[in-house]
Amino acid sequence: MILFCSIRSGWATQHAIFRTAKMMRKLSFLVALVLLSLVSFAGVLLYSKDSFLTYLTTTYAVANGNYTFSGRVKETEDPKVSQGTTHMPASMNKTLGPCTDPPPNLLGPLQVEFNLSLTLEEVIKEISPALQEGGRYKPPDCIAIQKVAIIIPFRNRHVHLKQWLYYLHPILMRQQLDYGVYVINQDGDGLFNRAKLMNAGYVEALKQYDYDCFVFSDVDLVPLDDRNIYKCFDNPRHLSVAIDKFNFILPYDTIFGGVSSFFKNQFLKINGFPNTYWGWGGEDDDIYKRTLFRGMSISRPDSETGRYKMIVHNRDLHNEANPKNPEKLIHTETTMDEDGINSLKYTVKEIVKGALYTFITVDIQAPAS
Ligand code: UD2
Ligand code: MN
Repeated sequence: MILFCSIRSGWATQHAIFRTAKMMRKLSFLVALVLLSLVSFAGVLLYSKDSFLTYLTTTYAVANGNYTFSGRVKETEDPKVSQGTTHMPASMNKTLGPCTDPPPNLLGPLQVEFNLSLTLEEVIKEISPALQEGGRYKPPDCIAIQKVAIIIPFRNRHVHLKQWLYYLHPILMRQQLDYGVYVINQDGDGLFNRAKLMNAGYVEALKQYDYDCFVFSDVDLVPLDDRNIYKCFDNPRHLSVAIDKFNFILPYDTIFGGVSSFFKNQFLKINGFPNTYWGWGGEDDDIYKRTLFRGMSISRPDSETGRYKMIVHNRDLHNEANPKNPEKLIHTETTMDEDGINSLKYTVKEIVKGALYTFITVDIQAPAS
């Protein structure tokens, strides 16, 4: 029995040892397996790190994109993005450099043929894909040198406005400006007041964005050379110096009508434009005088760069030449301090942000004509 027992005990010990060894082998195999999985997982992570982060960043940037990028949310659906290729709109890139001055893609002299039967839908189709709501644009691959509000005084000139939008938007884009187009529509059919509409446009545009430069433009003037940059200069600028209507020459030295530009501080220095020139004429000469009285001069492009085409039109109803306006010019030096942006009164009736422009209808308390 003891022998049996000892034999049995020896066998049991051997068997136990054998079992333990087998378990150890199993265990080390499992450990090796776990280690191997860990290593390969780390490898996969490392390999995909760049694209994974790019995807996260892109999604985050779009999700947090301000109004400027709202139209680009679809970009996340682009398969190139989900595959991890860097495909961000350049404007989201934090390391954008300043735009070059002069802009690199200008064409110089332009061919302009007005097609007055153009529909707004056609213009929208052609131009709006590059724009943000309200006629806003920022160059996608550099930081614009200026933030420019384009102010257009307006009433019942939709045919002209379509031409302006069709020709100007592509030019302003090539000029790489951070710009917005504001059409200031005079409500009612009282006497028209171009300068007061400009003042209202200045105030309203500033409520929308932190503009530093203001270009005031008639709706019927289209430049014939894109080197005529719609920006501001050391002195207030007269841009429309050579119009076809005047045989491409300045009709008189002090003319300041058509298209002009002012930095915000230049505009405030002259107390904005006068509010009291009702009907046609005189307000442009008043602005010229204000500029000189505040120690500034008028800057102009040369007569090649400053060429313009004007849409032929008759004098509008309720914008007849006002015989009182020329007399007012005699007093500009004394009236300019109390008649201007500091005395401006109007009410906004409606603001519509369209695809190509922001249309602001204002009641400027016009006297009946
Ligand atoms: C000249 C000036 C203009 C202004 C005006 C006298 C140039 C090239 N132009 O233009 O800047 O000084 O004389 O006031 O020197 N408008 C409407 N609806 C109207 C009336 C006017 O939208 O019913 C707007 C429109 O933007 C138009 C602008 O006001 O382009 C000036 O009026 P205009 O075109 O009748 O005056 P015009 O061509 O004699
Ligand atoms: Mn005109």
